[in-house]
Amino acid sequence: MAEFTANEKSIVSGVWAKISVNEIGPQALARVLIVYPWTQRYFGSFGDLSNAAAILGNSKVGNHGKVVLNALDKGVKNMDNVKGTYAALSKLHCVQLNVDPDNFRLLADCLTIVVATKFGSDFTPAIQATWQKFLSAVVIALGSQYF
Ligand code: HEG
Repeated sequence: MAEFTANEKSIVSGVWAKISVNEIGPQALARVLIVYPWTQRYFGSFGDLSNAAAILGNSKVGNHGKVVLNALDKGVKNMDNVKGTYAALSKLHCVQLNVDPDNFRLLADCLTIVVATKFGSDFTPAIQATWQKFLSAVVIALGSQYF
């Protein structure tokens, strides 16, 4: 499992502190559903996902985007044990939700795009690299209980 230096931890905490969960969460999940439409199949109960405008205006998508992003808070606060932090959530996605774990990486990448767009030049290559290292650990952790 990835290890993080004190400097990397402070970079990730710094990015996280500037992220508004209520703004970025809905945008990141909506982007996944628009750009990778096959991911819509997990959200059959969410109502109208028939085009980009419908997805962006869908309050269930917005709410779930907040739930997903809120779950990242635990990872930021437990960077020495990302795998353990997401063990139960990994099992839930595997056993109950049957989510293909490839989709975790798609969501992580969409989140990085939304964050980069929002932060502009503040999101330097060094910060981006560390942020993506963290998200990569989360993605691996979320896939760790699949069998
Ligand atoms: Mg998942 C539920 C977190 C990616 C599909 N997801 C949840 C829940 C959390 C969560 C915290 C609520 C769990 C509960 O009810 O106890 N999800 C989460 C994270 C990430 C992720 C942190 C990636 C970073 N999820 C993800 C992806 C898909 C997906 C990529 C599908 C493409 N999640 C999914 C579904 C549910 C959850 C279908 C149930 C939603 C519902 O019925 O309300």
